[in-house]
Amino acid sequence: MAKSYDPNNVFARILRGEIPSKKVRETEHTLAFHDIQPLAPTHILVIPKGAYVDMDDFTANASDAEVTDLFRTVGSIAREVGAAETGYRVLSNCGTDANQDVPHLHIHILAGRNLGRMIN
Ligand code: IU
Repeated sequence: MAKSYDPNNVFARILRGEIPSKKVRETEHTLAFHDIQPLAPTHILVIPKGAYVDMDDFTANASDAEVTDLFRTVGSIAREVGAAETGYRVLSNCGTDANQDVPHLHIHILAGRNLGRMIN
């Protein structure tokens, strides 16, 4: 069964312009902005404009155009900020066991320092 989407989650409000964000990139289907509590010198969140709760919802229900746009935007931003040369981490917390906080799919791009091994 599809997870229900909360239209008042903070990223939905950012998409509607009700809350400001430090925008990095906007495309037809995707928005990217700086995380408010960065865990690395570069910490950018990339989100679909569509109402998708998490990676599971997105990969099951989004169009090919939305999926392509999101992932191409992640790679493009990583190159633009220089992270493609030094390395970076991409992650998305999906659901309860991953401790996802905001129930709108977001992909973290972390870069600018050695990120160590995968976090626990
Ligand atoms: P998580 O994967 O759902 O745990 O990550 C949520 C992220 O959203 C986390 O890194 C927060 O710092 C970030 N964030 C934000 O950038 N702006 C906000 O208004 C809120 C959370 I609330």
